[in-house]
Amino acid sequence: FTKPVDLPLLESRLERCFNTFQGGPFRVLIVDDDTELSARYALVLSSAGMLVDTLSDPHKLLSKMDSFSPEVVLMDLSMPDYSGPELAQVIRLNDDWLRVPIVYLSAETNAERQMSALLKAGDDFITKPISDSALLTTVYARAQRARMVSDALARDSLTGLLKHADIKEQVEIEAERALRTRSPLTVAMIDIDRFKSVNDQYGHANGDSVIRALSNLLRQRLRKVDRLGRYGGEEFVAVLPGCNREDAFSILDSIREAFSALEFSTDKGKPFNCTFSAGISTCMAPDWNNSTLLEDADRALYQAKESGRNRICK
Ligand code: GH3
Ligand code: MG
Ligand code: MG
Ligand code: MG
Repeated sequence: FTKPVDLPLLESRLERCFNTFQGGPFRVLIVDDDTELSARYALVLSSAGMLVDTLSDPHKLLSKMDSFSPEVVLMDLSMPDYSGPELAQVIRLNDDWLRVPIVYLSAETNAERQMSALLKAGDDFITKPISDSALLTTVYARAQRARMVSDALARDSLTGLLKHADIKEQVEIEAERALRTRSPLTVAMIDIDRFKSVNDQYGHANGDSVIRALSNLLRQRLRKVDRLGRYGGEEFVAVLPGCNREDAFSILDSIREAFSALEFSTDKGKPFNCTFSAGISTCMAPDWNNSTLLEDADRALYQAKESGRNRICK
């Protein structure tokens, strides 16, 4: 294949967009029995930085969905054993894949057949032949929207941080990476002190402001590589890759100090202050046991509470 002629401009435009996204290149799966055509489309999409996989045997669709976890599926309308809509319906049976856009590829010019395909499952059509730029922008738009939706759903609505299950997963991912690269990893469990009485004295809405203020402060003070989640109501988990115990302690202690100095105003008169306690646990040489990071951080947090609050224990 020759490199498509209209790519350079689009490429540079889209590249800029890709860079604004965390989470790497968009993953696109092309399901088509016409391998020459899917190779051609794959070339166009991968030239723009997308990660593309192709499948010509529909029997392998489910295992491919599992292993590749595409963010967009391009689906041929007619294949030997199954039709595109039949396969799309199978994809839709799995809750994990409900949000994956399915775009049919078809030379079909019969509008009625296209409509009935869309009514069964699937989201849109690409009518073959399609220009490289139209293919690219259609897939890009779908992938971008899908990524935004899943990012938004993954985040806690009050703070915009990762939710419980996702921050736990980040702990595991970073723990594996730390072990592989032999670099230290620190996990911090952070809990606002006597928060129940903040709610009782100043009301739930003011309590919410305190939670938001702490999450903003943590976001500002931590690095881009750090992971941050709302673990529970007034409890946060921070994952600090490459950070040893002492560095993590001094970062968190300065955040502790800054937080305790924040003044929260109410309509009831005089402003109030809040504090938090935190426990940190680290895995690093020579002890690479990282399977109990969260429990150890929780234990250290308990210690911080027991020994008077507004402090970090390690
Ligand atoms: P400790 O210093 O031991 O942590 O005491 P605490 O009062 O902070 O601990 P406890 O776990 O007893 O209370 C946590 C409170 O946080 C209870 C709950 O009502 C409140 N809470 C949980 N989620 C939210 C929320 O989203 N908004 C508000 N305003 N309060 C919340
Ligand atoms: Mg076909
Ligand atoms: Mg608390
Ligand atoms: Mg708590």
